[in-house]
Amino acid sequence: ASPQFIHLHGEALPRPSHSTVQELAAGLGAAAASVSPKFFYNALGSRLFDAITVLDEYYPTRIEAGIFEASHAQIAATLAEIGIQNPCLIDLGAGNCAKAMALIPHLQPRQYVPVDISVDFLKGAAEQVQHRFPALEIVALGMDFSAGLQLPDQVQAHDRIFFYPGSSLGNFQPEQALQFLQHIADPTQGKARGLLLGIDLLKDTATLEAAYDDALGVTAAFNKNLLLNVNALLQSDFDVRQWRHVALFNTSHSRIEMHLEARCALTVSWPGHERRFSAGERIHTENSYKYTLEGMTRLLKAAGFARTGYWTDPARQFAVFLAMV
Ligand code: AVI
Repeated sequence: ASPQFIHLHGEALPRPSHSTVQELAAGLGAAAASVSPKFFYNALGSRLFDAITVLDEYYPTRIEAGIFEASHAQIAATLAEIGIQNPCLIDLGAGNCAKAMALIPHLQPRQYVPVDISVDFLKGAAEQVQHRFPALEIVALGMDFSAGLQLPDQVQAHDRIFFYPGSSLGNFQPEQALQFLQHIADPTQGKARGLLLGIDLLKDTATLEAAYDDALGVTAAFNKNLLLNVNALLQSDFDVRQWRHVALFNTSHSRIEMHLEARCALTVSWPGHERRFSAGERIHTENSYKYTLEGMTRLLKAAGFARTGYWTDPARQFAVFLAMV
């Protein structure tokens, strides 16, 4: 078998959609400039993110893998209790599909649906999954699900288990996270039976800031590469050398913030526009919210999940939640 690819309203260069251009221009033109973190993930950005996940400082991937390793038998048993033996595993923000590949032998899905905005990267990753599991039915979806998660008919409607690892839910504002979870839990929308969710937990500021500002500068490159992606999509003329990577923990919002800070006064242009930045002015590129076990349990309940449970590491750095509708 070979994977089926479906590209839904994706960004096929050289012509990004009108709404993408509008979104970028509005964010950059605002008094407090911002660009959505989804623009990190062009082909190079996805590779830089892969590199981040193996850095010493970036503990989430390593700790999450350990939690899954220790709990996959219990996860499979919990699903079996409610009669789910061969689910449809929908992998949100699948990236290199490595996390799902570790889980597939234990969950034995009938269908695997990796979803990612980085379309070409996803194709390569889905092919690798198919090579490793030749009999598995794979429907790979290239789409920006931050705008809404309308799944095509090719995705099996029953026994859906959504897999959202890596604390990616933390990149949404809490209100957006609630809406997204509500959508998944809604029987007429996401049609989920369950959600397997990886969440980074609140901890000391030094550990958090080091994870987002590593000594090698990989996260800095990941952040600055966003400007190269914006240049390609908006035909703008950002010079990455003029920008500095900033990562800080905002205690009152319980979130890591990433910014790009202008090293000097400068002007950026794109067709029909010009935007001046003063020295030290920032573009906000990402929030990464850190939750408590109680806070995430509350959010899942508020979204409509009836049963929730979690597994965590001994130091309670990271948690894997299984939430059932
Ligand atoms: C994908 N997401 C969960 C990562 C995070 O930790 O917020 C993205 C990232 N940004 C910098 N490092 C990693």
